Amino acid sequence: MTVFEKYGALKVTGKNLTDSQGNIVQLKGISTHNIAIYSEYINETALKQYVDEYKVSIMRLAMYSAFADDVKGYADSDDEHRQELENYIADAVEMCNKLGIYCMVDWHILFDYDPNMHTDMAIRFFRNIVTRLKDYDNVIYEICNEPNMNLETQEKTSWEMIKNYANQVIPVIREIKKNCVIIVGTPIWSQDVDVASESPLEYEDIMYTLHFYAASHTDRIRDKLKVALNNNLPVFVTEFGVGHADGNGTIDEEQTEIWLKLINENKISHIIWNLSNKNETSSIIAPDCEKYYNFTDDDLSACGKYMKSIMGRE
Ligand code: IDC
Repeated sequence: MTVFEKYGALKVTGKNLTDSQGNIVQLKGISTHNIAIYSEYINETALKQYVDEYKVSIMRLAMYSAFADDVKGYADSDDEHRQELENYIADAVEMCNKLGIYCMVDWHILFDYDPNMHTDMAIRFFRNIVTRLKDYDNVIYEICNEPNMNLETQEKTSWEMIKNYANQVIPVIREIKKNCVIIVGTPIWSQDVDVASESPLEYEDIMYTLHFYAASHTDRIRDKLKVALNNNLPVFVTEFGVGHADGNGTIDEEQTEIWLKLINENKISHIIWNLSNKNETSSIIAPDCEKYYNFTDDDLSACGKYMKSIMGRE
């Protein structure tokens, strides 16, 4: 039985992701790197391996909204590229659906630190993609990866600013697809779940993002999670790293294990960054591996090998 056959369409009950009966569902998975660059790792053969061997139950498709790593994002690109990105996502969702796993569509804001910078484009994207995918119940929509700050002026994107954006985008999605889980990023690179928990959004089936990179984020961020959980906030770790916040650096197993203990105790779903062979610690494929499927353990980086043990845990 596949995970989707087991749980079907998801919802949020109290602070948990659940099936329609209210049974808690904890998803574990892998996030792509930027799909405009590393698209090839999503193919049927590879996905089958992620599911059967790595025990993945969700794939996250990171679609950058703005320019990063020398390529344009959805918002600052042209219509042809936008169409390609939408086609790619629709195909990937279908592949995940066939295999019976969940899929997360991620509007990956990053250098566009405030989601309000591209609200119109986000609305256009979600209107198009949700219309295409409205018959698929295995999709979770993540509407803003990591609101953060203008590094020049140090102006932070506040929770109120994020709510302003969410209150425009969520109704667009819900008008097309009534029942689906939507995930909203939180201030400061999706760390301030405590702040969000003081004043959550007023919709059903919403979850809030917490991201951590174990070598950079420790007790201070874990305390934020604890506050949020005490306030009954539904939290989804849509991205975590076992190394440093820049995606590189050394793997911190000790801190990763402390994090995993906390999130597993609370049945919090989590997704590891990132599915690529880029020469950086957080990539799960070894830099010298040029395959896109049929990976052996030697084709995995240190992070990739660790990923296998993390996904496979009860
Ligand atoms: C990093 C990638 C890196 C890329 C950079 C900019 O690992 O290769 O050059 O983005 O696109 C995040 C972001 C995620 C980052 C990751 C590591 O969501 O896009 O990826 N990170 O820095 N938040 C915290 C860490």
